[in-house]
Amino acid sequence: MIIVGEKINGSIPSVSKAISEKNADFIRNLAKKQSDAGAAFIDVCASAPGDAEMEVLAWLIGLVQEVTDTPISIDSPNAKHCAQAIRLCKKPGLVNSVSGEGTKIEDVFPAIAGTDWKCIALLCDDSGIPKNAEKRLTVLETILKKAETYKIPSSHLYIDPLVEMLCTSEDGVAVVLSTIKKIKERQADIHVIGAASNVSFNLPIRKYVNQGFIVLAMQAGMDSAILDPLNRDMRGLLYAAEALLGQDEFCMEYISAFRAGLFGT
Ligand code: THG
Repeated sequence: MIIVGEKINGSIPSVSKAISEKNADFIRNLAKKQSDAGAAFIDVCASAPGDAEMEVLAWLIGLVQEVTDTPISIDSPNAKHCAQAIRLCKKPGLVNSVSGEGTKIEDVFPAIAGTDWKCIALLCDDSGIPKNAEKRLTVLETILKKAETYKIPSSHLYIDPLVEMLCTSEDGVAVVLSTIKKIKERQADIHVIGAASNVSFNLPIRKYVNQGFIVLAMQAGMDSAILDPLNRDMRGLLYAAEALLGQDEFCMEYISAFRAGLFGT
């Protein structure tokens, strides 16, 4: 499982406070801990309005790079800011994200074409989030065509079927699972990513819901996730699920992750 560490996000109250107080140590600590826990990318989301966003993004990216070489996932709803922030990163990471909406693809794809940068593409467009899997796959086709135009290999794309809150969307999880399966059937070398913690918003004891979801999503073909890598139970569960799904020969990864202290009491 390719883990994108979710914790540096201005929409989390403690992070928002650290940003407004310019508490650099708080951010550096989150970056270091997530990379030690096995994150392949550190997501950095300023969650600030308008032009202020770029300044916060730059500050956060600088701090992360002071303490770890783990590549950054630039998380912004503003694709132009994503493209700008690429220049602040020492090594190729992940742009989070483009979609079929507006000029997002045109803002980002030229900047990552011919590089090792990867890109998350959300399956939504100017008319919103399609209600069913078939329509989400239509957005995928548009994205794949554009990727071909810019010669971006499909292995550099991380397709996000859009994980919604379980408590407000009755068939949301079923749609996501069926979308994941269809993406993998369409093109097996494409990564499928999702934000696990989205599913449990507004529910008590969120970790149970997140963990249940991730197992279902992995079985459907999700191979990467934006989640909290500091949650030891989640880490153990990820290794266990990979072994149970036949992705871990002789359980070697599970055993060595346990021996390395990544999970367990
Ligand atoms: N797709 C993509 N990017 C995304 C999202 C997505 N980026 C933002 C968001 N959605 C994913 N990131 C988060 C970050 C934190 C939380 C949820 C989504 C969150 N965290 C709880 C906290 O820190 O308090 C802890 C959750 C838990 O209990 O494990 O809620 O959909 N491409």
